[in-house]
Amino acid sequence: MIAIESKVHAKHKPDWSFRVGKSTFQTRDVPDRIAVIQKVFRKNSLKIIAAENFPAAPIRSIHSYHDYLKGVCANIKDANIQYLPDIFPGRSLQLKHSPTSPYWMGYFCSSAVTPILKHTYDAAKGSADAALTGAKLLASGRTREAYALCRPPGHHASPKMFGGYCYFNNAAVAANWLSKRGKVAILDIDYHHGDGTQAHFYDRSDVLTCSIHGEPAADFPYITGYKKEKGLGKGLGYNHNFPIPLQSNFTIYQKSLTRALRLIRNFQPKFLVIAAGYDTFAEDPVGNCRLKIRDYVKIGHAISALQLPTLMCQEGGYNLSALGESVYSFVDGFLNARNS
Ligand code: OKP
Ligand code: ZN
Repeated sequence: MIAIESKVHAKHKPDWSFRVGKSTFQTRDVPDRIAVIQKVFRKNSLKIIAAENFPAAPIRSIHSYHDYLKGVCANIKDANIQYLPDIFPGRSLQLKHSPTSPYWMGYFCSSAVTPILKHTYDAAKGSADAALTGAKLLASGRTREAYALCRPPGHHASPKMFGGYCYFNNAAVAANWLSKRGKVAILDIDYHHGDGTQAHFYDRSDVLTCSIHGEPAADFPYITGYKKEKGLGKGLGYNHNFPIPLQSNFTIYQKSLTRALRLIRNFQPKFLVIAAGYDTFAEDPVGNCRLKIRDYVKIGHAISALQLPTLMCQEGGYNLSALGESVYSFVDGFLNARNS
C-alpha cells in the first residue's frame, strides 16, 4: 500500500474555542494529527510519497467557492490573522458579483469551526491533491490501495459550503474524478455524518454513498444523517445513512458496517473510497462512540473483503495518543485480509 502526504497542511493552524450548551469546543484539527500517523507508518515501513500538484479544475468543478477561498487567502498578509464568519446570510441571496472580501465568508461557510487563515487554501488544495494522487494511482492499476493523509479533512464540505473543519471534500473530489472511469462507492466511517459527501452525490446513481455515524439528533452535523435521506431523482436509493446511538460499542457498530458493506457489494463498483475517520475511538475528545483500537483491525479486514481498488482518505480522529495506532490498525487489518 502507498501512503500520500502533502506537507503544506502543517501551515494551516486554526485557533478557536466557544461554548454551546454545557460544552466547550476548541480547535482539534491540529498539524500533529498527521505527524502521529506518519510516525507509525514510518515505524512499520509503509511507503509515503508526496502528493502530485493537480490543476484546480477537479476541485473547482465540484466546489463553487474554490476561487473565493483561494482569493481570500492570497490577500491575507499575516499568518497570525484568522477570519471566522460573523454573519450567516443563508442561501436566498443571489450574488451579483464574485466576492473577494473575507467578511463575506458566512455566505460560503456552514459552521463556526472552519476559519480562514493565510495558508488555509494551500493546505486544503494539498489535501485534495493527496486524494487525487491516490485516485490516479488506483486508476493506473499500479496499486490496489492507497492511503491519502488528508488534512484538513473533507467530508463536511458540500458543493457550495465549507464547514466542520473541512474546506474541500477530498473524498468527493477523488470519487468524482474516479467516476469518469467507472462506478464508485464511498463508505464514510468517520464518527460524524458525511453531510458534504452526501450532498455532492445526492442526485447521482453512479456514486453510491454510505455513512455510519453517531445519531445526528444528538451530535454534529445535527440536520442531516438520518435514515430517511435516500437520495433524489436518479440518485434515489443510492445514499444510505446508518445513524448509531451515542456511545455505541463495536457489537452495535458492526451491524451497520455489515449492512453498508452488503449494499456496496451489490452495487458492484469499480472503485471504493473510504472516508476514514477515527473519532469513533472511545477516548476521542470530539466523537461519542466506544470503539477500541483493535476494532479498527476488524473494520479494515471487513472492508478489504470487498476486494476492490480502494482509496482511503483521512478524515477525523483527534486523540493524538491513539490516532497513529488506530490508523495503522485499520491499514493492517485491511492489508492482512488482502494477502490471505
Ligand atoms: C469534523 B470531522 C460545535 C461542535 C463542533 C465539529 C465537529 C467536526 C468534526 N457544536 N464540532 O471529524 O467529521
Ligand atoms: Zn468526525
